Formats: sequence, structure tokens, C-alpha cells
Amino acid sequence: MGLISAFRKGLARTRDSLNIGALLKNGRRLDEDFINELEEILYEGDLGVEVTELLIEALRERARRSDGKVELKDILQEEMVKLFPDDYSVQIHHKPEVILLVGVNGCGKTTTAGKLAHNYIQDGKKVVLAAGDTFRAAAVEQLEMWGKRAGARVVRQSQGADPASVAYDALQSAIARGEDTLIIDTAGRLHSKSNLMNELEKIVRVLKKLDPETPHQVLLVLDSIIGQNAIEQARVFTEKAGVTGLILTKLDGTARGGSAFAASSRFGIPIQYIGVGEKITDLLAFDRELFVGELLG
Ligand SMILES: Nc1nc2c(ncn2[C@@H]2O[C@H](COP(=O)(O)OP(=O)(O)OP(=O)(O)O)[C@@H](O)[C@H]2O)c(=O)[nH]1
Ligand SMILES: [Mg+2]
Repeated sequence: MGLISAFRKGLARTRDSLNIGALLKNGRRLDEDFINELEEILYEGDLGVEVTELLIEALRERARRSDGKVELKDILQEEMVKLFPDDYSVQIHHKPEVILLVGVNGCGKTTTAGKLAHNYIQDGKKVVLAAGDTFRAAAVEQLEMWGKRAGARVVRQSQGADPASVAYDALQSAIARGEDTLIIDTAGRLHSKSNLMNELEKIVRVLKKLDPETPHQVLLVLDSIIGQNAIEQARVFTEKAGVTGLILTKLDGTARGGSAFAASSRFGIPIQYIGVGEKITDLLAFDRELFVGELLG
């Protein structure tokens, strides 16, 4: 499947539910009526109050300056794209590149670890997965299954082991073996439980003993269905673990894709990937033009 159709599939429900396409029909112009109708849709579409106000203000400004020459849909596309931070391009090479996956229970971390490993392996990288969820029964086996599917080595210890120690071992062996990418899975944790959040801090601290620049990426995995809750999760995980990017999973199953704007725009944290299904190939590098384009239909 091509990238555009994959984005289309992933955003179908959100697009149909927002239905901005209908609003754009019948020769509408960028006037106060249009802006008010759009504002209502956005409030209901999980973009959040702050982001909605930001967008509406930008549209009013455009309306003041508009000479009517730019298509309404193009104006909307331009202003919505601007809501996403645009600094994804920072691609400094590290070997190994250390990626820590964090998030609440069931958001899709382990699945995403497998999909990410697959993506990197497709890119010709040697990938190692670290089974940092030592808490949940069968978590290690689940990751090993993904490792097998993707063709990645898996570093594990026994259930109940210290996740920081698993992460440390994995990094040490990845360095020794000259592997390219280390992806660390972690146990699901509620952002409101401070002991579990401190455990994340410890993983980061211990990795830094081996290499102070690691982890290079801390990716917060967010289940799209949580909507506005994404903001609070992004706030706490960023505070404790220095989140560098977001991964929005299960977009295929929900109409709440608008929350992507909220979490990303509010904290200026770029979305790196979106999950659009349960298969190993269902993880797409985020592209804000494609994302907004598909939303507008
Ligand atoms: N439809 C769909 N399902 C997904 C996606 N990503 C993950 N899932 C499903 O979500 C469920 C939970 O995924 P896991 O990867 O086990 O989530 P987790 O965050 O590791 O869960 P814990 O380790 O228990 O915290 C599984 O049934 C996955 O197949 C996605 O992008 N789309
Ligand atoms: Mg898991």
C-alpha cells in the first residue's frame, strides 16, 4: 500500500467524523460564518480549546488580509499544518541510536517496538530490542515474538528483574556488537503513579552512565482514543523522562485523531509516527502535510 492510501486508511474515521469536507463545499468563503461553524467542529473534534483558539485566530487574521484568491481549502491546509512543530528533520547519526518507548498500559508500546524494529531493519540497520517490561507476565515473550517477526535480537532478563539493568545490559551489548539501533520496551505505567514514573527516571539515569547522550529519543506512545487525555500524559511523561517525540497508535480504530494536534502543538513535541493497524508494516513516519490533507478530505 502506498503512503497516501495508508494515511487515508488510518484517518478515515477521524475525517468522516469531523466532516470538514462538507463545510468546504458549495463555494464557501473565509468569512465569519464559516469560521464560527468550523470552530464548533474543532471543539468537538478533540483539538482542544487552546489549539482550536490558535487556529481560529490565525484564520480570522487570514480573513482580514484575504483578497479571495487563495482557495479556502488551501488556507485551511496551510494553517493546520502550522499547528505541528516542524523540526522533525534533526537526524544526527548515533551508533547505536537508543530509543526508549514509554506510555500508559495498553497504549501499544510493545507492538510499536516490533514495528519500529521492522522499519529500521528495512532501512538496513542491525536492531536490538530490550525487554524492559519485566513486570507483566508474558511481556517478554510478546516482545520476543515481535523480535522474531522483525528479525531483531532481543535482550531479556527474568520476570521481576530491574528494567534499568535490562536497558544497561542491552546498551552495553549493542555497543560491543556494533549494532545500529536499540529499542527499549517498557512496562505500561499510569502517569499518576510516582513510583513507576521514578523507575523511568532510573532507566534514563542508568543509560547515561554508559553514554551521557542516551537515550537519543524518548518516544511517548499515545492511544489515539484517549483524546484530550493526551495532553496530561504528554505533560507528565515529558517532565519525568524528557519525551522527544510522540507516536499516535490505533488511529485506524478511532475518530479521535484530532487529539494529535492537541498533544503535539501544546508542548511543541513532534509526532514521529502513527500506528494504523496491528500488522508489522502498519507504522507510518508522520507527515503533517499528508495528515492534514487526509483530514480535510
Ligand atoms: N488497530 C490497531 N491496534 C493496535 C495498534 N497498535 C497496537 N495495537 C493493539 O493494541 C493492543 C495493545 O498493544 P501492546 O503493544 O501490547 O500495548 P502495550 O503498551 O505494550 O501494553 P502494556 O505492555 O500492557 O502496557 C494490542 O492488541 C495491539 O495489537 C494500531 O496502530 N492499530
Ligand atoms: Mg507492552
